[in-house]
Amino acid sequence: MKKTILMTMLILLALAAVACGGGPGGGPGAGQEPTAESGGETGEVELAPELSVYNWEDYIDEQVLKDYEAQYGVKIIYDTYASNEDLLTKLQAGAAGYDVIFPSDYMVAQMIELGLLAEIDTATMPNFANIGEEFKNPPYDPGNAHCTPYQWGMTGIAYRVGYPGFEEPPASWAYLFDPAKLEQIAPDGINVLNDQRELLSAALFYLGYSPNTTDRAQLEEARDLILRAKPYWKTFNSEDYYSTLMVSDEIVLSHAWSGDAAQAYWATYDDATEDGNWHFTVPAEGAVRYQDNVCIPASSERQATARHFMNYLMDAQVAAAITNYTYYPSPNVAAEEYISPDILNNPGIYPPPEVRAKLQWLEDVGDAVFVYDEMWTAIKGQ
Ligand code: N2P
Repeated sequence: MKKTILMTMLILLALAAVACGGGPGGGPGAGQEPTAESGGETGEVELAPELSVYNWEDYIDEQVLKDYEAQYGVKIIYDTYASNEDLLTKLQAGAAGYDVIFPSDYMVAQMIELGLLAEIDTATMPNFANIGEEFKNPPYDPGNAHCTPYQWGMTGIAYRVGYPGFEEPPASWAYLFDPAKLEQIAPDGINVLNDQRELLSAALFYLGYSPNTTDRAQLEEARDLILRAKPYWKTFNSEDYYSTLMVSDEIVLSHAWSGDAAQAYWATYDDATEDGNWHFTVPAEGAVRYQDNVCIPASSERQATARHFMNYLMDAQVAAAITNYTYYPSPNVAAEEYISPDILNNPGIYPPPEVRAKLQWLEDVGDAVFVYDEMWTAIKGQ
């Protein structure tokens, strides 16, 4: 009972801090000392002078980082990666120093198994109450014992509107793998995500297999399909493809994450036509849905500060500022009142039920991960 009252007080205090802090730009409780209430810890938090944050490319509004620095006097060292596997490789290579990372669902399970993540207690984070029930207690991290939800999204095909080489929407993975289609489109540029589970999933969906298969023969078939299509692809890029390849019309089609495609849409939006040059579609054969998370490497020496930052990221206005910048849906339901209606009502960002029905989660495939690694080496090596 006592605990409930204390939690309620902490939440009320956190809400009061938001009320004083102004909009997303100002962040919650601007100017306050890092006390128990604003820090989201039950005890007094002594913040480290620095925090090393390692995230996907273009997956946060960097103003949010600047606000945190200004508000709490913690300097953020910020760096980005291209895929979950790149992140894992860095951590396994003993890349000490990262305090906050953003792995996806299946990778959280893998990292827990490998003992790479620190434990947390969400009861000490008042802003965890802002997260929607459907995003809490996920199968890959029961009880949110290690991570808090960050953003989610889906993987599909982004395409240049008006290009005569395909029907609109090109809602099939055949546009990445069917030689007849590739012959026609390849001269104008195709990009695929430089991400092993994502690219193998696209091939597995196209072949009618599960994106979580552990069957070696199916994975070899997917590898061979990819190797046959590879000569037609211009680039393997999962980092800056929408700004350097899509917006600049270097390509006409890309395997893409939904928020990145939406960024290309808004970057090319024309008031006169009330449309952008790039649209996004989810292939009929099925596609990946992911949940990315905020976690702390077990090797971090600044875990209290990392937990404080985690709680800050779950503030309703901070989470809204992130979604308003990245165009990825937020699991933070309290943030929705601050998220632009253009984003909330966009089916390419918040998918309607008929699209959700086509989406599947990636799961930890256990020891088959070595087969995935082997296929990926063959794909990238040739
Ligand atoms: C944003 C990356 C999205 C992360 N550029 C996909 N899991």
